Amino acid sequence: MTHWMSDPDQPDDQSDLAVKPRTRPQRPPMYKVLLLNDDFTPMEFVVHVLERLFHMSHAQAIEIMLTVHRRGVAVVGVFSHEVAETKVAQVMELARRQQHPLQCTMEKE
Ligand code: TYC
Repeated sequence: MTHWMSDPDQPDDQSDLAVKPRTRPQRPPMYKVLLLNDDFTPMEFVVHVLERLFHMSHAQAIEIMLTVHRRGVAVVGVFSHEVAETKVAQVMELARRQQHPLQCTMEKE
């Protein structure tokens, strides 16, 4: 017979309900994936990367590639930390395989 003893590990309903959240629930941080300009990576390779890895149309890929070419950097997408890391690694691996100096980084939004 144990039912008349309160379990110290099992807070009663009152105390459970009495805990007020002190902060709002936080959204997971998102990360911008940035593509950097250089003088050597061919434009068509960058366009190919944007189509393949970032699911852009040909026209969209050309537009973003030209933005990077003119301004030095552009955001190519915003993702969770894990997806952003994967995208950066995939860009860097494709560039490495073709021996292009293309650089891709991520940054907290
Ligand atoms: N600047 C390169 C060229 O003139 C093209 C280029 C665009 C390279 C975007 C990198 O992220 C880049 N061939």
